[in-house]
Amino acid sequence: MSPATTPKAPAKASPDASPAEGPCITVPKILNHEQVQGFVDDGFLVLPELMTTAELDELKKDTVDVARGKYPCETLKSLPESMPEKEVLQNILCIHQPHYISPVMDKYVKHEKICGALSQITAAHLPFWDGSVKCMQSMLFIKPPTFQGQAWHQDEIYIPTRDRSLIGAWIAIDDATIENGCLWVVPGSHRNGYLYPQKPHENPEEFDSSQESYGFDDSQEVPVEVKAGSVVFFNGHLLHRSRKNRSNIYRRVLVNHYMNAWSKLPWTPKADETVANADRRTIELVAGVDPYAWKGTEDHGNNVYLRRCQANTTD
Ligand SMILES: O=C(O)CCC(=O)C(=O)O
Repeated sequence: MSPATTPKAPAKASPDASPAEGPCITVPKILNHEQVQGFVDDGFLVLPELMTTAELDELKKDTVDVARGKYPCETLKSLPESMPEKEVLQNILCIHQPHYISPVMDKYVKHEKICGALSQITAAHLPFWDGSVKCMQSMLFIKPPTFQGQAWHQDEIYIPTRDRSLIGAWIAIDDATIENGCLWVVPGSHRNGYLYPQKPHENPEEFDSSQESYGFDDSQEVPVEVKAGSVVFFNGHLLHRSRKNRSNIYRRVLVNHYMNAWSKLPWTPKADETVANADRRTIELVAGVDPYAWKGTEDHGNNVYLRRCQANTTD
């Protein structure tokens, strides 16, 4: 059994194995009614200037620390202190699950304002939702110049929830522009709750090796150009993509994924699990209550991994 799946001892066995609430995390409500409704209608929401300059500086420094192998981890080699930052970062498209090893990245998973907004929008499409939210994933994109983007996709293809509540909080560490490969979205494409099929794409110059969703009209796509410090929230059924970085600067982003804490997380079900009972517990509660606190959490180990990409430098 890998460290990522070793169950910790349950915090407390629920006598009847039914939802039982643990501690409650209170976060500030920062959105007005129009913003919440805008997210429900469009499937995405941009909050400019959510992060301070000091926070962005801390994220930039920690990006280099993580990539340099400052934190103990089998998958990230330790690089010499003397290696220039540029060299440390230059081959990395993305580091998956940095919050497993870095307390700084973990702090931004739990950022109060981000979690406040999440407690208002994550499952705002569900009547009676109580604002509870948990995190299951972080991804630190570095996306150096010439690196490809990711073709059309919906995140619930990769991380299924049971109530369409998957949501990304995409923290722009640098300005994100059309030139350096910002997000592009099809507004409203989350509404029907359909997950489109995927196939290999035919544009390796533009996109990395991830598959591409197809079978929909993308003529209404819009670029989401934002200043550093903005946070883009997007629903897990929203069709989105990003293009190649054609600038000479990095496009650094920390994107964390969350969901309604009341939904089980049937992510990579094991052979003996059913859709009804699969529930990965490599999660962190960030708002409200964890109805399944009695199950305890799974030890995620330090299963951080790198996504490199074949940068095409023929431009
Ligand atoms: O930022 C990017 O380039 C892609 C991010 C993305 O597609 C995602 O987080 O699902």
